[in-house]
Amino acid sequence: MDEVKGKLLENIEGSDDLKKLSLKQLPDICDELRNFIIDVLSTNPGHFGSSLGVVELTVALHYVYNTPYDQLIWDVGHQAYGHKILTGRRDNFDTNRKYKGISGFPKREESEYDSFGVGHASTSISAALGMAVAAKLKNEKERKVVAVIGDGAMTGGMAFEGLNNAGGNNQDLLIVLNDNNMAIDPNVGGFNQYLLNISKSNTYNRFKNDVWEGLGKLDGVGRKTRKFLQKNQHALKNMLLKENNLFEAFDFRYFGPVDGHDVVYLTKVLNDLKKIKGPKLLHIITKKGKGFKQAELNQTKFHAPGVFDKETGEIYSCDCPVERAPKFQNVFGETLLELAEQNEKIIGITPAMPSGCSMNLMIKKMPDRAFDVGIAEQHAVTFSAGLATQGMVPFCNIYSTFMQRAYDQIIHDVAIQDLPVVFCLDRGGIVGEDGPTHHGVFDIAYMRSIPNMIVSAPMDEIELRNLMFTAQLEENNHPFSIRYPRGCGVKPNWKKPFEKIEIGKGRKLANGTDVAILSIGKTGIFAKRAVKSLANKEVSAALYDLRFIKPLDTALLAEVFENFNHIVTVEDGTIHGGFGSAILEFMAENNYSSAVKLLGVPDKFIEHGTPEDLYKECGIDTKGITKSVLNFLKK
Ligand SMILES: Cc1ncc(C[n+]2csc(CCOP(=O)(O)OP(=O)(O)O)c2C)c(N)n1
Repeated sequence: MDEVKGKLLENIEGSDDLKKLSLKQLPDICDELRNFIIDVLSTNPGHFGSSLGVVELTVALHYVYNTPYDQLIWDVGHQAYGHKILTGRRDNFDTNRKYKGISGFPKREESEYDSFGVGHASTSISAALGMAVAAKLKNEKERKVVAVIGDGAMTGGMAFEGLNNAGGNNQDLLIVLNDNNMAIDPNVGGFNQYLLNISKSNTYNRFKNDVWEGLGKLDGVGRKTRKFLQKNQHALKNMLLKENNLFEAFDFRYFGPVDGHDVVYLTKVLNDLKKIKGPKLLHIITKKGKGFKQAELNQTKFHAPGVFDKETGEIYSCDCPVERAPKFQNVFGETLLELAEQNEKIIGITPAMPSGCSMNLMIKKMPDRAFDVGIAEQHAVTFSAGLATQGMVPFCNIYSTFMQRAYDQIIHDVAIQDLPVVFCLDRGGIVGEDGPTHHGVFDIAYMRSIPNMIVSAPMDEIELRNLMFTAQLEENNHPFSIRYPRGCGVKPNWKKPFEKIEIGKGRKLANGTDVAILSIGKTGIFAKRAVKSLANKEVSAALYDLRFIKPLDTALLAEVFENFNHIVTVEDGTIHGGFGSAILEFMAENNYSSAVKLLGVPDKFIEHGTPEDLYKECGIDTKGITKSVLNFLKK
């Protein structure tokens, strides 16, 4: 950066400040913004490539629109760092995703510029439509609504539900489709191919531009022609465009594709579009990771790279040194491939998270038996159900938080028909820096209330392998859910021969006399350590890892309730309706009367921070469990 540059960004606290810049200065502010993001992100990890890709769009939108009065909605929101930096959060941007710091996603309570809270994909069009309708009903004629959605998020069914409704409604709304041909991994599917085709078709684009020159701006034509065009607009449009363009078929006016890195041109286009009423879609082409060479070259890795060297692009951080223990996701990915090699009925399904859940290993080796289906959790579940009806063994891997999307499909398409789909819920429990939109804390509660569903949670990597092995055995003929946490486990030597686990069978991990701790999943690791620290305080704690939330090991529980007056349950999930609740139901049904203390995630949304901070906040880390047991026993 030279002397003159590097001075603009520090004066920008919002859209009004940006508007003071000349058009000529816009490329400079983009450079500064881009450098600022690279600088901070290299040491304070977060989503990277997506924000770099929309630097110009972000500047252009805030330059042209009257934000925050005009409503700007970012889909997913992982690309909104530039937006945050330009709208009053530059000085505390280094607290991004940190405990008590600013959120990694737009959040209404954080800023009036964040018009809608996001994190899960494909919501922006529906939310924007709601705002546009409200503006109309409230007679706020000047208020504009703009949704920005990526080509990845556009593969989600909900985006099309929104498009369909908005087009049919003729509401005043702009959708900017940010097309970088990537989700986290390369984008997939027929729609992606369609976008590629229309981006490349010169004939179509010239033809369409000519039509819109006439129908849209209407500035350069005479009165008579204008009248004619206006009168016949609909018919002309139908005739010329509808058949050729999917968005036009939804009654949107389609504009583009335009270069999303030409900030000056973008402002011109947006200014034009501002004058046109009704539903409009602007298709822009961008490059994910734009302006940082390594990120452009390796877009999947630089989606969220962790700490990296901003000069060389070398990625440093790995939250899980291989010599210690692998990540749970790697154990899943490798085990799935191993099992699929033995059982030809196994099929892998992931909605747009092949790298995230490590199913990319199977996709690479067995491309005809493992499917990335796009950001389409509902479809992923029903697609799995269809496979199961034909005797296949689908392993449908969905992050716990994203599985919330597909709840009806689990019940209606899988469980009612008692189809043996194996659900692998990655990122179960508190996930850390991504915060409340991403914590997988509801799955135990939502899965255990479904009839026919087997609900399990392994404590470590070996248990995960064995549960996966058990779930694919021919004798299993029920839906089977296995939830496991983000990050790494504790077993460096996890690749042991498979062992079948008896369904509904828990295990005792420690003998004790004063109190019984009942754990599920990863919390067993914390509880194991708590048993040791309790022993130092002369408390003898027994520890049971239940493994299954459903069916419960009633024999083991009977033993516990008959022998202990004090019982503590611990789970990495919501207390309400979760594992502890299942234990209380068991107690009530069987007329036991021990005192029971439930530990887990309380009835509120847990914010972002390191998992360690958040486990501590919920009191389910080793210290928290120890303290709660001592309080409970009044020691
Ligand atoms: C419902 C849901 N499923 C999965 C994800 C995980 N996810 C976050 S960003 C992303 C890719 C989004 O791609 P795109 O919209 O094209 O944005 P880009 O990162 O390419 O800018 C995915 C799959 C999510 N946020 N929400």
